[in-house]
Amino acid sequence: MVHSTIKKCLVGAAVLATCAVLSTSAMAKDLRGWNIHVEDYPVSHGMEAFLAEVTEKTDGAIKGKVFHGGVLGSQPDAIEQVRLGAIDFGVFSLGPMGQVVPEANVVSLPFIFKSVPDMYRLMDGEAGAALSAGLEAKGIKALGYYDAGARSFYNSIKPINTPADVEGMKVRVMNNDLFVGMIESMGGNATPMAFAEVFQSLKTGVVDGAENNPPSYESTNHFEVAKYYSLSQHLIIPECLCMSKRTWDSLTPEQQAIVAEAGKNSTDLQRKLWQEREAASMKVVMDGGVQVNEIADKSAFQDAMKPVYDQFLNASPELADLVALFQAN
Ligand code: BDP
Repeated sequence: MVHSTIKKCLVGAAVLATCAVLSTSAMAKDLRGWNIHVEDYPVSHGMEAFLAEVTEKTDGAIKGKVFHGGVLGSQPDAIEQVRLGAIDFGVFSLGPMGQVVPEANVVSLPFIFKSVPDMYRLMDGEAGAALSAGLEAKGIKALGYYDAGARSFYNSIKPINTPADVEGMKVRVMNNDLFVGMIESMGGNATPMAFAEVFQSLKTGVVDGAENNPPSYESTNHFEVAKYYSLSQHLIIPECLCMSKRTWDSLTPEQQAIVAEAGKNSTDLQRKLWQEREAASMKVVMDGGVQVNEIADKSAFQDAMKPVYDQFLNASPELADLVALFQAN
């Protein structure tokens, strides 16, 4: 592309004007993508597919690199970097995003979605659009919502069957006050901590447990040091394939259309890969000696975690309608 542009520009003065335009677009944009996960993970494959499609369809005018494994920084820091345009895109859990974008907190309310299919439907409709508007107001353009399944508790002490089992336990949570409230509602001690620090903290007993979906529990090897996995499925938090609004605004309308389309396609791919990985991860952890327990009746957890709704609505009373929109569907 660059070479052919240069050749065209050497043809003569008559085409000078065209050359000026061509050479600007020939200066490829080099995007930096933040990803917290290891390379072989549904989010990572989704991001790589997104970038590959954008590069191909823009004939290389937009290229870039996905930095896996959180090497560009912790999630809260990366969210700030995306807002500033220092990082161009990334996949973020709407959990930590809630500290910046109040609307995002709605999906951090325990048991807000009845199931993962309900989550897809809501996130792809009016409710998701309201979250995207909240993100955009904070300088973040949502291109699609990835699946992150349901989060459940794991720990190194005992199976959790009732909220009372969490009493006195030191549980790591993602960076968001709502999650601290959630653990405290059951009498546990919550420790907000970066994802990268959890393995060592579990191993050394700084925390007794944490909570996450099967692929994260498995890919981080947390299952090797916290052998009880209790399927509370208390949080279904989607993740956002997001671009910095600054980067987005610097693209031509044609490029924006390509980026938007690639975002949708990568979302479809990620959701499919997610389903496969969840099953595979459950197998890995069970083969690894994890004791998994189902919690058939989750109503005790639902009841115990109700104060989180009050905590949220006290802090953001203007978002009551949005909560109702999610609940009504
Ligand atoms: C994973 C999310 C990731 C979070 C992590 C965590 O995909 O974005 O950073 O949980 O618990 O499931 O910190």
